[in-house]
Amino acid sequence: MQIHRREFLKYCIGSAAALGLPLSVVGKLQNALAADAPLPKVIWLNAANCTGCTVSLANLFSDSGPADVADLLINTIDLAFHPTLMGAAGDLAVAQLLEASQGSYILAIEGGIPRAFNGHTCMLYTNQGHEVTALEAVSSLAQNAACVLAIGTCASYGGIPGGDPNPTDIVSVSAASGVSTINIPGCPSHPDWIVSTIAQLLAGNVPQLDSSSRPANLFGRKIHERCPREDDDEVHTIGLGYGCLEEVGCKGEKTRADCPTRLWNSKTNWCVGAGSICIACTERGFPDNFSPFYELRYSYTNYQKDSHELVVGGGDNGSGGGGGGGGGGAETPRKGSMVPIINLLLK
Ligand code: FSX
Ligand code: SF4
Repeated sequence: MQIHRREFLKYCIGSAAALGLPLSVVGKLQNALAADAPLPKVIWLNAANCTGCTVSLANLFSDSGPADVADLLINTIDLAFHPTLMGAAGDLAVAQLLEASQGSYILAIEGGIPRAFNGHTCMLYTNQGHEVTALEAVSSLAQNAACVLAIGTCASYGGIPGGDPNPTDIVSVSAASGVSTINIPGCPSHPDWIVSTIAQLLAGNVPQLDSSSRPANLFGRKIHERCPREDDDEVHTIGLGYGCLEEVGCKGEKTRADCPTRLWNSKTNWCVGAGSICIACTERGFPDNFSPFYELRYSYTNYQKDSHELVVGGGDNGSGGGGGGGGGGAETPRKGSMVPIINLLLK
């Protein structure tokens, strides 16, 4: 199924609440699409990242909406350049990019921007024999863009590729280009967050941003506030029992995003719902400021092979020495607990 403007509009109207689109924006989008005027093209660059954000967007499936990401970007939004989705390659692809850059365009960038070695650790394309780095491309294209979208945490804040020790000096798109960006973080970003923001821009509406330049309607509330485990007792191990995961490292208290209600993979589940912790992937400073992801509250030092028992303690006196300290190490670990097993593996 190919999705054209009319279907895209119907999808946005039908999904307005789910996408976080105010009705006023839907009205403007309706006018923009009905006018049948040329919409801004989208130039999508892929710098230092794992391409997970493109893969995440490619997971957007709907009976009424864009059938797949190619439908959305190519048939509806007028994608001029995307290194992994476009049909053209080589000089033809670069020619399309250059042509699009002469008109009105939205610049979407996935990945952080390396600055070391004058950016030569990340080459995007070749233009008449000149190898263009991500640093050069972003610096020039961001200046004239109608809007610059930083897709994913890498583009928004540096993310995993920019984590310590960051040998290629990776920074965010805004730091590399000097141009303000609309950040749509997440490692990866949720497809709804990307579509919702692009739909607003096509409607001529710049979403209200929070202090981290994220759309406030999507990232305004903490994960913790809407987590179904909020009123439960805290668990001390991963994989056993149901409860709040704060003591084992959950960062839901420090993380803003709507994952608990939006869910992922076509509303299948989300990290905490699947028994994992929130690792704060939508936050500035991720991953360094939120590491280690898993915190070992107790120290399990002895494994008694015969009884298959794990013994709490930091040595002969058996005192607890775990990172959290709470509980004084007096708690007896349960058999099969993942945390002591992980601890044993780390030794
Ligand atoms: Fe980064 Fe997105 Fe994480 Fe990967 O591109 S946000 S590494 S999921 O792909 O940029
Ligand atoms: Fe908050 Fe995480 Fe506990 Fe949920 S599991 S209530 S997000 S700390």
